[in-house]
Parts: sequence; C-alpha cells; structure tokens
Amino acid sequence: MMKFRKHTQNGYRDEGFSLIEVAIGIIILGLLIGGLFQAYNIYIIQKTEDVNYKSHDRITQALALFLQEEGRFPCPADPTLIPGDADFGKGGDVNGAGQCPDALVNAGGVSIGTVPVWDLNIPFTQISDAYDNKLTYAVTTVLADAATYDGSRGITVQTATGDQNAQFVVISHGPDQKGTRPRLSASVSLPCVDGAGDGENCDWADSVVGATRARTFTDIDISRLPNTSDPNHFDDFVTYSLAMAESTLWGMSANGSNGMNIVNRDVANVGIGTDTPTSKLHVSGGDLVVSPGSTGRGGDIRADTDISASGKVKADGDIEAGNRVKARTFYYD
Ligand SMILES: [Ca+2]
Ligand SMILES: [Ca+2]
Repeated sequence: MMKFRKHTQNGYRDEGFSLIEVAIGIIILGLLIGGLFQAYNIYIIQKTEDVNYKSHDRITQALALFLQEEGRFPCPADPTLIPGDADFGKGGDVNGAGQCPDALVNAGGVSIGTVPVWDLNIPFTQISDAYDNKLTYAVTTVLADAATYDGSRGITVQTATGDQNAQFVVISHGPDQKGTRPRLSASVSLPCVDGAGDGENCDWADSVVGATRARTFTDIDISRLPNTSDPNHFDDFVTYSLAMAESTLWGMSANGSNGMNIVNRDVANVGIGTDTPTSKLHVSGGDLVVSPGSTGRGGDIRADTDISASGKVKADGDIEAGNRVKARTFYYD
C-alpha cells in the first residue's frame, strides 16, 4: 500500500491509511470530480446554446435585410447538397409552378429545405447549427415571390400556450441530430421519430405525413431525455419571428431621380395617431394636407367612391370623387 505521512498528537510518523480512510477519500474525490464534470457539462451546453442563439439571430437579421431589399423571403436551399456543389446554399426563385425550385418539400403552401446562405450573403457555415448539422428553413411559399407577397402566415407553430401562425421558421434539431443532415453529408444521420416531442420538426421529409403536418412545427421548452423517442423529449431550437419585424413592414426602392419609394408591405391598415386604423390610411387627431410645397404644384385628392371628413375638405387643386363628397357645410371662396 502507498504510504502517506500522517500527523498525530506525538508528531509525525510513517503509517499507511486504513482501508476505510482511503475509501472515504476516494468517495470525496469522486464527488468532487463528479461535481466538476457536471459543471463542465452545463458549461458546454450553455456555450452550445449560445452559439445556436447567435446563429439564429444572424440568420433572422439576414432574412430581415433580404425582405427589406427584395420585398420577399428567399426560397429554401436543397439540404441534400454539400459544399462544393454549384447549388449548395442557393434557394433560387419561385418557378412557374409557384414552387421554390430547390426546396426538398413544397407542400401545403409551404416550402421546406435548409438556409439559403448564398442568397442571404452570409458565411456558408451558417447553414449548420452548433452541432454542425444543417438547419431547417421553411417559408410560406407566396412570401418567396415579391409578386405574390401578401404578409400571410402559412406555417403553424405549436407552443405550450397554443398555436402560432408564422411566415417562416428556422430550426436547429439539437444534439439528438434526429432528422437532420451533417453539413458535409447528403444523408440524414438519424431518422426522424414520429411521436417524439420534436417529431413535428423533422417529419416534413417523410412523404406520408401530408401537407398539414408538413407545414406544422413545434416549439416547446427544452427537455432532453435519455430516450430521444419519448413524447416529452424536445431538444430543438426554433425561431419564427424577425428581430426587426416592424422595420421589415416597410420596404424602400429607388424611383429613378425622384428619390426613394417607401412601401408598406402589410395587407392591413396604417394608422397615424391611432392604434386601431379602420382604413388603409387612417389619420386621427390631425389634418391631412396636400400643399404645393417647393415644387409650386399642389396635388389633387381623388377617390373612386366617397370623400368624407368630419372637418373641412379643402384643396388648392381638385377634389374628385367617383360618388359623393360629403361634408356638413360647403362653401366657396
Ligand atoms: Ca431534436
Ligand atoms: Ca411537421
């Protein structure tokens, strides 16, 4: 047995520890090492989640910028392609059939594949998550074409507080790797498990699920269970809103030498001075003025049907209405 110097009341003497003392020492050492190992594991998980969070944040910012510049979302890229393929990371344009050409699935009004890093002008490594597996990117297909963009939300995200409707979704399939492809591989590492808590997020490649389940995804609290097929197991990281959602409602495009056009992309109403606009443009608590300005030319007010105001209707140019001009008082000067 290894000898240790042990302190006694009479000073130092050479004596081996008893088996019980050694056993206690080993137990304490084990507990310390176990604690350190657990702390290290938590550190690694937090660090990995941080990488995923930053990755999703960068992708959603790139999506917001793309939407602002192009007036549409990009189509998904083909997840079966690997670096070196000419079409790797490219989403392309909606084709004549109204589908995203490189998406692996076009079903139920939704196109699904992976992140089109080439279209988004972000590093190609952003196509994969912290576990180096390709992310899933799905988009409401009409939003991938500027001509048909209508702001609709064709994706359903199941959450703990009910279903949410989304325009797009980006998913990291987590450390279990179920249903995703490594960045350098064309094939799925581990099959998606129907019935697992995260099964809805990877079932889209399975032709038997149909359109409804193809456009349905899940975002619930992380619950990593040893049995990754368990209905309560969920380890995916899901993003389905833009960090800059409000600014992306407004698009800007050059109008020759006349400056920029500012376009509202939403299908609902714009309110000025009201949170509940009831018309396409609703001005509350102030005037709507059309004046000559520095050009010296006053603009007209035109309507196909009625022009109605609770205050005055006054113009230096014409007031044209296809139907009536309604006011409590009319006067001429
Ligand atoms: Ca998963
Ligand atoms: Ca699904």
